[in-house]
Amino acid sequence: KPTFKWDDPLLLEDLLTEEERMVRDSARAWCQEKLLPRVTNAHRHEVFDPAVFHEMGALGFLGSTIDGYGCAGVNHVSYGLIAREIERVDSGYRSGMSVQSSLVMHPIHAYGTEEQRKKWLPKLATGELLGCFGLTEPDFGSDAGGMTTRAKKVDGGYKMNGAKMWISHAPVADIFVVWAKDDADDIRGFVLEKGMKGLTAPKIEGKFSLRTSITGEVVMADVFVPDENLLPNVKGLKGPFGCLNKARFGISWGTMGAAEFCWHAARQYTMDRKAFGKPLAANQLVQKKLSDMLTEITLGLHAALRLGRLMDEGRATPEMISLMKRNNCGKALDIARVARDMHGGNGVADEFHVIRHVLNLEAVNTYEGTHDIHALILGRAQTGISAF
Ligand code: TGC
Ligand code: FAD
Repeated sequence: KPTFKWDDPLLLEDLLTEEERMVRDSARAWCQEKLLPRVTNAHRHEVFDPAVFHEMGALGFLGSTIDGYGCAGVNHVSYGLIAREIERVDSGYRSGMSVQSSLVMHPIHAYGTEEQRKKWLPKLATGELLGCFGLTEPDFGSDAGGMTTRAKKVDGGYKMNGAKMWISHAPVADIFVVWAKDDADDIRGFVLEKGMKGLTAPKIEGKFSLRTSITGEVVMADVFVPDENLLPNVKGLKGPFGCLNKARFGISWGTMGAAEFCWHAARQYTMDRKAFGKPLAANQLVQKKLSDMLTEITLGLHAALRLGRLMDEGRATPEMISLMKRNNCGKALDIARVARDMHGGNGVADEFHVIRHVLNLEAVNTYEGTHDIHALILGRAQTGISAF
């Protein structure tokens, strides 16, 4: 007789291959044994720890979908499973993995020369080098195409001027993938290196989300970037957006990991805690909330798996990715907020973790295309009318 598994209602486990389960199990073991014990202190004191990236590199979690150059060469579903396990602990750590893998290594791999790949990918794969991705500007976030950062052609290279804002890992980055307009007004990708004259990356202070991940500005004042640091094989917004497709896909899995943590925590807490002489979980209101969480997470994970399979078959479109990034971020944020409420006063204490997930998911719902921007992408896709 079939049995119902409350923590895997539609048997996602059966749909994974042996190799995918092995990747998932190694990610889960490291995250639970090594990452979880550090997270409360790191969040409370805003500690960015480079060792986390060396460990991720040793396990093959950086640039994991790339073949060669010291990378693991796993499929997109495995990448999603890794993101889910890391974000079950903290969205800030998953953010770091996404930036390094999808926003720094992917563009070098997809748009760079063989020399550029050989120069940077192996060290990025081990975490010896850290990278960042500069698209957003102080005055252009959602409207990324409006950017004003310029790359003016000069003898032997380009002179870059402008500023990028809200850039994950900028203050600790060794290399900076920066998007700028050239003399023909085409958006081009450049790899800037720490120490270049005129390049600074001050930290943004007072950030109450993703505190395990450091965020900064990138300021370029007449930075000379040699010709060999231009990513030659892409032009236009499809360059940065090709990277975002990969990262947004990972976020659709990652946010479900954070949501699962909050759901399991709310279930256990309400079974253990008594009020009015019975467990909180004995109340209809509480059971409805838990059932809503179970339902949304099950649907979100199965849809993320379907998207991963389509990516691996080369059949995924940006609209599919928008659907999943938007839905899973929004649902995870709702679940985290409800789980926080179900913990009562304890819910605002960091030792219970749920308040940290609420704070983190606020940023995750905003970056990589806000919830509403993805609604407009889907609105345009079904009506043919751009409402931006
Ligand atoms: P639009 O006319 O739609 O497109 C212009 C050109 O870009 C192409 N394109 C894409 N290509 C591949 N994948 C996608 N997802 C693409 N989206 C657009 C498009 O085909 C077109 O190409 P072509 O050759 O025809 O010129 O451009 P628009 O200016 O109307 O854009 C509108 C909009 C809203 C879709 C877009 O600008 C958008 O998505 N804005 C959101 C901005 C965003 O996501 N920023 C993310 C910054 S990075 C970040 O947040 C990292 S967080 C890191 C962490 O995890 O810590
Ligand atoms: P805005 O675009 O000003 O939007 C403000 C509000 O207006 C939003 O609610 C939005 O949905 C809404 N809105 C905008 N346009 C419309 C419209 N046409 N119709 C209806 N509503 C609209 N960027 C990078 O390039 N690299 C990074 O590594 C990076 N890391 C980040 C890390 C953190 C912690 C954060 C918070 C952000 C990061 N970002 C990064 C930036 C992020 O991608 C942007 O914040 C995001 O794209 C939104 O842009 P914005 O902040 O300028 O908001």
